Amino acid sequence: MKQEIRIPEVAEGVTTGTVVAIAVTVGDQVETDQTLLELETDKSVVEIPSPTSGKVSEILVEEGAQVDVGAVVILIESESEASDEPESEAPDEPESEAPDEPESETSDEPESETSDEPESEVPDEPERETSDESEPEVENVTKDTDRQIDLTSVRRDDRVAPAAPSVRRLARELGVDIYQVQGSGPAGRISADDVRKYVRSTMKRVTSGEMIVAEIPGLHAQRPLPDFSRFGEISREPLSKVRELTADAMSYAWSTIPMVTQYDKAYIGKTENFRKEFNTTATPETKLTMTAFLVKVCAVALRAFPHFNSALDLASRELILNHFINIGVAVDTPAGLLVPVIRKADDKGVEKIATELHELAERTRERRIKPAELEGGTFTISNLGGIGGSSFTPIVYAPQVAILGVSEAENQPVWNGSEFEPKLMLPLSLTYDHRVIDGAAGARFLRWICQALENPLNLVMKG
Ligand code: CAO
Repeated sequence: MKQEIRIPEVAEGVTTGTVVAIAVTVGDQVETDQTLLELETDKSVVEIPSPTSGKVSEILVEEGAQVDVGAVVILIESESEASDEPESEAPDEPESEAPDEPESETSDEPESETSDEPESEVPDEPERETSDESEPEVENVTKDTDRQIDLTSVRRDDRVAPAAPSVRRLARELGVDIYQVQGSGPAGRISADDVRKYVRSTMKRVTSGEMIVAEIPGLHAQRPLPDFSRFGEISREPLSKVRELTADAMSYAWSTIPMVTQYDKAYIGKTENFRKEFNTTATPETKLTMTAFLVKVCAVALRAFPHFNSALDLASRELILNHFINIGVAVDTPAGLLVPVIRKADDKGVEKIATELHELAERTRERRIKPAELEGGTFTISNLGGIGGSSFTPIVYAPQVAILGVSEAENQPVWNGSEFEPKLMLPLSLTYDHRVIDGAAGARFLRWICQALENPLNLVMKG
């Protein structure tokens, strides 16, 4: 029996690729899963394995050829029952010229999908489709390992989208994750009209402000992972709740906030001298730390620059200006990153802030912090300088609009007009939401903080 080997769908949205290597020649005996050729797509180079064992009887492409998903590239004389007719090993959708779905412009009309999708008895069998083209019969494909094709694009969590290939293609073209679409047909079967309705309702919610883009279900859906165990030993560990929440908060902020990071350096020699002298008589609980100074400096700065202490309310097209200054301080704990909040930091002196921060950080590391103490921050400071590093780009902690990153203070040569002199410089990186804050304002705010740190007396003057 001759079997047609077609280019399978190798990744979501990939419809074509270039044959960069052919790993077999005519007459070769191949085993199931043996690499037949390598296909370069705009995402990666993937190996196309043989779905069957047998003898290569014909190679229909050359290296360098551009091939579409669904194109027949190799014929294999399979070892199973002989037959003269080539057997189609079609992937889920050979790109047929003949439309397999009447393109109805009037999407409210009932959609006819008779050509590839009989809507009759398909209760538990989502992929039984007859078509004039040889569409894959997914349950056959999944059961018959000899004929297995890449189903990663139609499968999720062992679920196969109950939709015709033409509907899946439409979903892909519209950028819709088909698993988010509610099918209206028997057994939840998804029609082209269901996909269009999903797009219409989603767009309506986005433009009305009811839904912001990052909330669109499936936008962050993870792509299927490779089987890492194929490359070596692996183990798995469950995500801690803190890690889950951090992942969620970070991806939300990263994908919804257009952020800019502004870098500057503050000379902190005088502040450090003052701090060290103060600490000669302090206890561990009352010891002044650089972070405590930074909290105070930022609190006073936020009073002068209220937009940095705000939140963007897109739904009402307003900026919420917080008239209180609550500064979150990122604390590194064994369970992950937590951000306890120093409330009304602008009303507190550095000494009080230092004791409160010491106590809060200790309870946070011991996981004795109360959830309420992690809420209500209006600005965040992330000081990695005690650990090291010359600079980093913090991510805004939404719905806040700015965060100050602090790296390790170092003595650096600074030109004083006639010579270089060593000065203790603190690298700062301010990330802000560019929808709310312009670059010039970001630079001014950060300069203000640097000047305040350069001479602690500035704080009294500016406060
Ligand atoms: N540059 C140089 N030294 C610094 C410094 C800096 N930017 N920041 C702190 N230090 C020094 C402190 O002065 C202290 O030295 P001394 O003992 O001589 O006074 C030492 O480092 C240890 O400080 P600390 O970490 O105990 O105290 P802190 O108040 O400065 O910091 C806290 C508290 C909670 C910010 C810190 O413990 C912490 O957890 N940092 C990590 C924050 C984090 O993970 N951020 C990443 C967020 S994004 O993933």
